[in-house]
Amino acid sequence: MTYTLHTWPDSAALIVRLVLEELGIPYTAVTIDRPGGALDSPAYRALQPLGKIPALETPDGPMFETGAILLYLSETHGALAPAPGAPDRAAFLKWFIFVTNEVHPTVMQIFYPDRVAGPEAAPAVTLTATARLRDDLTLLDRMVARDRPAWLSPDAPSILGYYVATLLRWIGTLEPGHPARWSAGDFPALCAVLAALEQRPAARAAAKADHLGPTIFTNPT
Ligand SMILES: N[C@@H](CCC(=O)N[C@@H](CS)C(=O)NCC(=O)O)C(=O)O
Repeated sequence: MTYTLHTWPDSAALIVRLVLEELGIPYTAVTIDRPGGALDSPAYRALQPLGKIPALETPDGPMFETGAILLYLSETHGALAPAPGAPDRAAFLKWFIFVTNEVHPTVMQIFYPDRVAGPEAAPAVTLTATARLRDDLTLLDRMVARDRPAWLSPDAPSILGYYVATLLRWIGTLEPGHPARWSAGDFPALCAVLAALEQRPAARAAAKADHLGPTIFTNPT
């Protein structure tokens, strides 16, 4: 079984690469010619109709949407999340979709506030999205501290762990003083997950491939 990941460094494709590495699956990585306009090319749009990153070619056809790709890989290879039918699948799915549908788009609003309602609204969007992200992450952090779920834990890798860790990485790359920047004390339970994940060989390999530093999640460089 072979996969081809269409990627760009430090993009959502990093999440998929982390998971492919963790699963130990052979895959080919193709760096998208983003500066050359490849996201708009008919060939890439056939894989990802919105022209976003990532796309993954699979034996079952091309896939887009990071969350869908991660669920597919986890189910196909029977790892990194509770399997369909497992008792903790419902709780896992609820929080996984919370991250894909609520947290990820909110992070995107922080990075691209002008895309929401134009440049004039950008400062207001930044403030609202920052407050929303803080509330979301507080909710997630408290759930992890309270429930200690195996599917978002320092003790074992998971597709949700890598997803959350990458989103927090991006927030950690905002300039110092940006209202959305976080510190370890803000979300201690999540920070413990990030610290454990970034030590894993899969994280090291993905960091190397994307030319990122060794502490990719807790102290992103
Ligand atoms: N919901 C999509 C979002 C993907 C996404 O926003 N990708 C960004 C890179 S991290 C992108 O393609 N940006 C290019 C653009 O918006 O033109 C997913 O999770 O796959």
